[in-house]
Amino acid sequence: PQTIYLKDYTPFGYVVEGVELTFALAPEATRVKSRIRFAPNPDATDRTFFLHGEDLTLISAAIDGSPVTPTLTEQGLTCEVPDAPFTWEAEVEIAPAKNTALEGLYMSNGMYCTQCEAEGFRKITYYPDRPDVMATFDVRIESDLPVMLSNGNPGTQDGGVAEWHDPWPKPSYLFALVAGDLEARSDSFTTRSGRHVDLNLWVRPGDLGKTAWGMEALRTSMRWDEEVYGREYDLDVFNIVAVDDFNMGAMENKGLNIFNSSAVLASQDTSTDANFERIEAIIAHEYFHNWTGNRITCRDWFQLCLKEGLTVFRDSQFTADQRSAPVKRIGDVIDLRARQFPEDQGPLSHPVRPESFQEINNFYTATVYEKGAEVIGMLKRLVGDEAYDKAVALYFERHDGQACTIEDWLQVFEDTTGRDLSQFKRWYTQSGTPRLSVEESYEGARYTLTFRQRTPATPGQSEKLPQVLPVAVGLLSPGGEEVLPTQLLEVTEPEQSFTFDNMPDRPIPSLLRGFSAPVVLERESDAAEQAFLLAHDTDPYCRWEAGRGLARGSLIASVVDGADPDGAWLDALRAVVTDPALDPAYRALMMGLPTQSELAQALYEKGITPDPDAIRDAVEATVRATADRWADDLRGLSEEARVAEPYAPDAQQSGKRALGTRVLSLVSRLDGGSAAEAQFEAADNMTLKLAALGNLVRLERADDALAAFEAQWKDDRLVMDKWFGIQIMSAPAPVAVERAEALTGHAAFDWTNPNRFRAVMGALVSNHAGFHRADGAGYDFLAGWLARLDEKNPQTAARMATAFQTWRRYDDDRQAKMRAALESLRDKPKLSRDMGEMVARLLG
Ligand code: B3K
Ligand code: ZN
Repeated sequence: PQTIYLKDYTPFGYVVEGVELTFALAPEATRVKSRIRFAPNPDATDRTFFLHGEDLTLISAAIDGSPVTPTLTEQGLTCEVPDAPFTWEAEVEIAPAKNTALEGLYMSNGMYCTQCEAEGFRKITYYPDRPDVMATFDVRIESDLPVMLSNGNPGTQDGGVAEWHDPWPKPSYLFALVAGDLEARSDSFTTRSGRHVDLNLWVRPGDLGKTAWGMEALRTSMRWDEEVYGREYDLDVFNIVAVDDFNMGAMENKGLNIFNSSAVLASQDTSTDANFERIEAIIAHEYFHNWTGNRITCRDWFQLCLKEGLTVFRDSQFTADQRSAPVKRIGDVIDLRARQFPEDQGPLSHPVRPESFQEINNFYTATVYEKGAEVIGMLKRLVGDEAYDKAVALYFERHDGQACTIEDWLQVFEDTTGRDLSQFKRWYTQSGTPRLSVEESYEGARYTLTFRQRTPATPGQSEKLPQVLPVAVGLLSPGGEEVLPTQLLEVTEPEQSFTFDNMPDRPIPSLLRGFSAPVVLERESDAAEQAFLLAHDTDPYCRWEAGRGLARGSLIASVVDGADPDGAWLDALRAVVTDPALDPAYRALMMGLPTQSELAQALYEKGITPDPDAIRDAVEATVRATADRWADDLRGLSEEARVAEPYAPDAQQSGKRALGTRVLSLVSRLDGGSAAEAQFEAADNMTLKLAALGNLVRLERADDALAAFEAQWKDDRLVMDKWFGIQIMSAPAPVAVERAEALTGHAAFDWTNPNRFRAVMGALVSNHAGFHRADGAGYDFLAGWLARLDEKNPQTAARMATAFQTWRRYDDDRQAKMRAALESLRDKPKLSRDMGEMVARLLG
């Protein structure tokens, strides 16, 4: 397979002045006619006329009305064309019903839908399928289906025909088409300049009862983007469609967002609070793409973070505004450490802006998205809120309608602030997680902090240069007073000191406040200092992190020397957790322990080979010890967590239920599961039901509950995904693989549905000790299913293969078994490009 390099970018030889498409839909033989006006591109030198096209049957082609015979290859076609503007016409045939990769035009439950990002449009017709070719699209759809949608504004909608016109030039990856027997929840929105916008959320008949929340989230997002970023919507209609078979969460197609039904449908009975929050965030994310992604798009796929990092950053700001900012920030840090740090510290490490790829779908990663968003957060911290607003406004003004690069993005910041951002740009080009160590000295009322930064080598990058690290710092007096409010220090050198004068007492530093840079802070863990910060820090992130540090220390001591959980930590934590002045959601976060996978990484970094069974035992012993030690507080905490009002998925109620869920997990260590059983019976919402069910599964007393749950929800695919997942995720580790195996034999295990596949495989991977069982059964089970799925759906299979990215952390025996599993995949005949690249990188 070919490797594509950023450095090889050249513009396409032609501009597209307009695209007309006609679809005659049929499951096995859809005809697509295209009429495309091309003109030589004055900015290009290479006039090769190459159109991408894959899995297409060409019926006819013509230039300016005269038939032509192009040269066809696996990847597309070339053709002799005039040296002046011309009209290209082609007709192709495709078979959406046979498209199991869910990329291009495919079918899901009798409904036609598309997914074109990144390179799916080439499976629909011949086209320069690259994001720097932007054009207006006019679409005509012919079928007897009642609802037929495409991008833009509706034109003629007559029985059997629907026309759509998108006035905004767009790249082909934003094209979308949907046709089916759908129903809509409709609403409207008036933009602040007075444009009336029809809003529709389209679902399969029967799902209308799950659309209220998504619609509300859409309206809130539209208002927020006007108020905070000054961005208005720009079409007469905004359509969202829910699809059951979808490779990821959702897609921001212009005016026609397509969503995995799991990322948009919600109701009290069927969805958890976490589902509601995620849906709100994804709706916002896709909507915000209308400006950051669609109006201003990417020049090439190496610039993916230009739209994704920025849009994730925007959606986190949105969630912070709708809910609790500190809780959102801590949640993002947990997520970054769970998903991005392992990626950046393993064989898949790549820069936020990668420099090469074989299959771009493999680069929709936590690094591009989440680290990409962190980079924007740092930029904002460095230049300040006002300059950030100015620079972003300039970005919209200067680049509207263009396909841009990271250089363009940084330039608007340089132009508004006069700052030189060349060193900052290393955040985009250097991979790996920087390590920041700190030393203190105190002499004659002068306090000095000395920072040292280094970034370990990563694949393809052995030498690293120092980066710009914005380190937010506050200082506390020994009495717990804040003697220095938060200050932003800019660490740019490999070693750099900062002094603070007039400190009558030696202060206690509160470092990296708000997690101001995505680094690993290396600091000799000093339990007394952490306990002090846990009690006194005014920064909610640092306070939480102090507790986390103590938890990590205690757990590692348990794993390594079988030490009892640290009682001082549990007592200090109890004081925070039972403090009624604190937000229940924050208290729930405080009660969370590092995941077993995170502990494995922490051990590995200390030079200790992690033993998954020992880690699991230490965590379980710690939870039990916590339950015993806090036994007298649990009843009171449960009371506090009780919600008296009717269910609402808002921050306040969700916070209480999150606290209650933590408490239930402790209670069920003491009562053998009776509280969980009672909660399962009584719950009037999925959050409480599922929390109860998880405990029952762990305690191996869930048979009745699981049967009842299945009987009640067997016809609801999204709820059944939860049923599949929880039995594996919460299973005792020794039986997790057998559970997963048995469930793959269940009649409802439709493994070609990505949600169902992920529900089972993802759940097994998240059961750390279960997946890493010493006999390697988990590895073989997963690799076997990945091999099978790869033949139908390479994208979802390759993504799930990242479960192996930490394989080098473990003991020789487990490493050998994981290596063998990966090699069995590698050696499989007919490996997809997605999986081929992924496995090669994993094996390094
Ligand atoms: N842009 C899409 C992701 C497309 C993934 C293609 N493999 C969703 C999003 O980030 O909003
Ligand atoms: Zn996105």
